[in-house]
Amino acid sequence: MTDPNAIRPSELDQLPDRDPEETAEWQASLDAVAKAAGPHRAAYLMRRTLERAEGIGVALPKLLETDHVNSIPTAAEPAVPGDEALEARITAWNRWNAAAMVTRASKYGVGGHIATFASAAWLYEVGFNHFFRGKEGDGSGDQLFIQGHASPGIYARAFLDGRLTEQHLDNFRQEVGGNGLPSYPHPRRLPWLWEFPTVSMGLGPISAIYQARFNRYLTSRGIKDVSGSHVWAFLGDGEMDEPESTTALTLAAREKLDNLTFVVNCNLQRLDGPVRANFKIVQELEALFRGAGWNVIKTLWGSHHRRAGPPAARGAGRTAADVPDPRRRLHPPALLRGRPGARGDGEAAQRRPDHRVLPLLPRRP
Ligand SMILES: Cc1ncc(C[n+]2csc(CCOP(=O)(O)OP(=O)(O)O)c2C)c(N)n1
Ligand SMILES: [Mg+2]
Repeated sequence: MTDPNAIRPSELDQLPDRDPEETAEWQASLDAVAKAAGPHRAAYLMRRTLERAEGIGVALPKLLETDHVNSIPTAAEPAVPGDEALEARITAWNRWNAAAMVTRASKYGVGGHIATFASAAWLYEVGFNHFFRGKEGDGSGDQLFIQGHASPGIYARAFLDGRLTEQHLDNFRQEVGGNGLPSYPHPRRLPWLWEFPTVSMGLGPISAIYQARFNRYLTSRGIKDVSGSHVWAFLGDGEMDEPESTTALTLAAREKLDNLTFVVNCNLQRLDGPVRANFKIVQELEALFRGAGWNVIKTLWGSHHRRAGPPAARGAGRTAADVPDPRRRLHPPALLRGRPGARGDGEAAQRRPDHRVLPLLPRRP
């Protein structure tokens, strides 16, 4: 039987070596660098050499994994166009209200997901504030496949916008009496808010790929020009285990669907346990997507981590200023009230008719 390990992956490996002496010289150079400057330097030189090979048209299989660092180095990051402090407040507000809404619902025996949006709040907020195009502007707008379990965060945002009331939020997952909010995105349950159904894990990603391909078809056939629309799919690292999440990845690459972006929130958890104990899910997914022909941008840590020091020393990745004061844990932080210095208690929030922060305890009996 053929030994699978003996199979050489490239036809180049099957050709006789035309100049063994030259080959040996190259190998000896690598040995010498690894010995003198260490394996890191040797790996660095190899990567740069492969990069050059690609640049001059030497056909080689692509590397599937890059280092476990941000794809965009700090020095190359563009300045944030916007008011970062204000966006941080809005994000914190929405994160709080989403958690408070689920906590309040649990008083009636109704559950809900808190960690999904809590870990993805920035991904959505940056999208809403800087990327997503609405349907009221030019063109057809973008199409969003929201991760189903992040629905509390989207409801919290609609609440902040004034499109949902506190009563709506208190009817989360309680639709029977009317005015309720469905657990998860569904256009039949709440047509003005949700455009696509997601939540059954894998439904969002595969639908997004076919939507992006359909958009291409509409434009190419001259049926409707949707070339300005971008399709966004938000999903979780656990969700990437579903066959539906991966089954059409190569189709997207083959059709060159650059009107499509997947945002995978690798929070290392899924409801029923950790995602890939003792392994790096981000690296695994990078290889999976690259292998299928996608471009991948990894963001492993942000400015909070940088302030905390180099990766090895960053601990939980927070500065002291980021760690919440435990005495305030049951109340919205004063910062969120829009009144600097105000104590963030639920009663004060109730007195303000325009407040947008939910106390953890529901107002009704
Ligand atoms: C097909 C399917 N199986 C099981 C579930 C139940 N379920 C809900 S959330 C979840 C885990 C989700 O993990 P992940 O995708 O990592 O999202 P996170 O909440 O961590 O952001 C599971 C198994 C589901 N929604 N769909
Ligand atoms: Mg997860």
